[in-house]
Amino acid sequence: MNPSFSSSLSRLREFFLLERRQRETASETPAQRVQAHAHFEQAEQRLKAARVLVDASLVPLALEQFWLAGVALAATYLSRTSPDFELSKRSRAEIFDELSSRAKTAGHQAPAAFVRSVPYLSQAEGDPGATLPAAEAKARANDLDAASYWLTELAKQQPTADLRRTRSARLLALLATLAGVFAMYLIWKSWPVNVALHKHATASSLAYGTTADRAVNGSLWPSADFHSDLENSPFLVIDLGESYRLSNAEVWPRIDCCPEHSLPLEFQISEDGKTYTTVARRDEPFAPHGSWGVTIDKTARYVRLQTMKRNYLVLNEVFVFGRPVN
Ligand SMILES: [Ca+2]
Repeated sequence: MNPSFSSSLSRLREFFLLERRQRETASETPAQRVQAHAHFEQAEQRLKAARVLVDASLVPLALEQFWLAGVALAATYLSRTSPDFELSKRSRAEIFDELSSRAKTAGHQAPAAFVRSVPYLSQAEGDPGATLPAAEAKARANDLDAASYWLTELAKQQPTADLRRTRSARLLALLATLAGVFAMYLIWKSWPVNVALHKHATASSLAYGTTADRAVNGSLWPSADFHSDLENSPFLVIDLGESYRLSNAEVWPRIDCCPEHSLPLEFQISEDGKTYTTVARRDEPFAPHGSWGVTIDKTARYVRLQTMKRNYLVLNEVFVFGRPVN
């Protein structure tokens, strides 16, 4: 299996099942929990102060609070994951080295803002940043803020009951999303499409260089794509190729002139191409640039448009909407 694909699957699995977090939480001793809790409380206070200082445009002072919060968050995580961790016995550089290494081994992907912040967080002394240009100090504060969110997520102590609730909520959200996608698929599958498009069409006669298949070419230009001769009951037949459950049709006559052409017009359907049933009839002239909407709601393979007297049959386009029977 492709390593990156495997890694993505592993992350997805962890996101939804939270197995690693549950194992980490379950393996903590009471002493570890107490120590981690103390570090975490301290970190939260520092972070709160840092964000207030940023809002007050006191960025240099905020940097120092982020620097203090960072090590408290790191100590929280290391206290939880290592029974013999003692903050006072490690340098800051060692702490962030160990945190980076443990987080990577555990599969926690560090964001770029944290990676950029590590050199600053690892410094033995906090640099208030007074000597930094204002833009650089603000960029560093932004990085530290983003890094702190990741560290907080990493360090957060989550009781088993909370983990179960989070897992249930994430799985429910996943199921709801899958159900939504499936519903969209069903709607898409049942949505009628123009099943007459580019199907085989024939006519009782042809005139003015037109062709029958231009009545099903999907285009409303030019105006008279199919034009019969003057004859008794001229017709156009569309073979859909197979039976479809037909919902409706949209018949476009010529739109440039002659509203009396094609009338009276019948819309007929057939399963075998021999026996036709009339679905709708139109006697009134077409409105300028208007079409004729026909409700079908039947199964058929053939569609026929027939003028029921001596006249011309002139059609621009016939849209027939339906879905396969099966
Ligand atoms: Ca056309």
